Amino acid sequence: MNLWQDTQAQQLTLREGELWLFEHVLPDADEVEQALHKTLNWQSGTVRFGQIERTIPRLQAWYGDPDAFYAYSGLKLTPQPWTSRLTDLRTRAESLAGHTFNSVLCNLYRDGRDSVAWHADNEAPLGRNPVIASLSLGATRTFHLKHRQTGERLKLPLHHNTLLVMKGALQHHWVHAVLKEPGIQAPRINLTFRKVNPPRS
Ligand SMILES: O=C(O)CCC(=O)C(=O)O
Ligand SMILES: [Mn+2]
Repeated sequence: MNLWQDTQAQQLTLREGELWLFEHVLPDADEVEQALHKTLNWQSGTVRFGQIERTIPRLQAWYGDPDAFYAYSGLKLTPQPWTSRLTDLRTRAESLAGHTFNSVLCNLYRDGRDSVAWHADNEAPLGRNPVIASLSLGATRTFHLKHRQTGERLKLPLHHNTLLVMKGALQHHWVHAVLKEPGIQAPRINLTFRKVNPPRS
């Protein structure tokens, strides 16, 4: 029996790279959101800029296959083993994105004061044109995109129970961010499924 709802995909054509947006991705999104909020091992991390150490303005949790190490702004994240719920969500993300993933970076934006700064998901272990599937649950937050060469800007609201798939050359030509929106009081969970190539030994 197929428990998944039918989803409609919208493709957003960009100057370089591809964005796909799927709506109504999970039949039980409210329950999944609550369960992830309660049960994932959320951690507060820090990043270092030279001598200065800053707390990351959101909570994070990294799950994946044992060899899916990930280095992120000088931070080495060791994956925790998949939970059965995250494995189910990975299967769903894989079927929509048409791609396999071996890890998921989970972000918890406690309210509109939490954010992720401008960046591209272009670290070497992600490979040349990474496919990243990003599931949003909870408060709607704005996904900002900026073209590196032309400065062109785009804004996309990421609603509860949507999956955004970034692919092609997107990470080479665009940076993205979820900027602070102080008026927002509700939390948002975002899961970014990724394929990390294990380091060569
Ligand atoms: O929360 C989001 O929608 C984006 C998160 C993100 O860009 C990341 O974790 O790399
Ligand atoms: Mn990102």
